[in-house]
Amino acid sequence: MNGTFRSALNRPGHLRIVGAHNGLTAALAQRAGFDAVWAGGLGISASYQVADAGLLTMTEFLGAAVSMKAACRLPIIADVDAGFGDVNVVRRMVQMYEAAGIDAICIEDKQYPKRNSFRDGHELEDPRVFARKIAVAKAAQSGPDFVVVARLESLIARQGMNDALARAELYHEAGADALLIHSRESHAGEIQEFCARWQGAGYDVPVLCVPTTYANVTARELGAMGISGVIYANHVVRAATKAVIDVLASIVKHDSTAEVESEITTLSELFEVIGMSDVLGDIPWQGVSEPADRG
Ligand code: SPV
Ligand code: MG
Repeated sequence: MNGTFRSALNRPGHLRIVGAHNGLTAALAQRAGFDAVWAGGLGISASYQVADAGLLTMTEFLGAAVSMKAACRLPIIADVDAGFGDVNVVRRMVQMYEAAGIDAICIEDKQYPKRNSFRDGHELEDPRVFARKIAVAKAAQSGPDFVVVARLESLIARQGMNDALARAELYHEAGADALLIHSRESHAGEIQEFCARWQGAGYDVPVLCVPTTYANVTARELGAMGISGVIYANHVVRAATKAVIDVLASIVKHDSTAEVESEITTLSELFEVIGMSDVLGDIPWQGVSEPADRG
């Protein structure tokens, strides 16, 4: 991607963003042609085999995001749950994520301990308390490029569209660079209504969405509604989990790997993905006139 994530997000059209949980999956996202990587809490938590319930520390989330940044050239949008604490924690978090080269963070307006949005029992943060977190996050960044996304959970918590729109205005006023409107309906009706009313009110702030439960809509259709970024948040970790379950079951069942050989990458394919051909040979220094590596 040329230019910053901020400029890409503000260009006409929509970005396709995919959830990854480590360096390998971030690299595969780039190879598949996605525009950005979502360093998602669910995927990262699953990779540690812990629930997506605010259990991992900020350092663990940041470490995972950094390994993704190192593995690809795509912008990384880090899911930082509700910001790991109060405004003081949010301020330090922004400084650390920005210093580590992460392009964007996405903070959600839920109270600690947050629950994954597809479970019940959500407590929204007071809108003004959350708006202050956004303002503090924006004030904490040192360069112009870092992006702060404010994630609206009103529809997830069944608080209604008017609550989502009122909060969107407040978070925009507090300095959010973009919004994420989350819905768990089985169709994109709520997304369409939010975009229409948000744009109808005269705002052109980029809006992202996560079509996990409304899977039948295309990114192009969401783009036509006014969405600037479509996040496929958890499909990579779900694909990987299913593939591993199936392969392990087959090995146990057949008492050999013969049946699964055609279902998994060859060693050469894996070596290619992780750059084995770039490994330097173990030879002594040959002097400045010699090629750096001869084998
Ligand atoms: C995540 O990927 O951790 C998210 C998105 O927060 S979702 O799980 O769809 O709520
Ligand atoms: Mg999350």
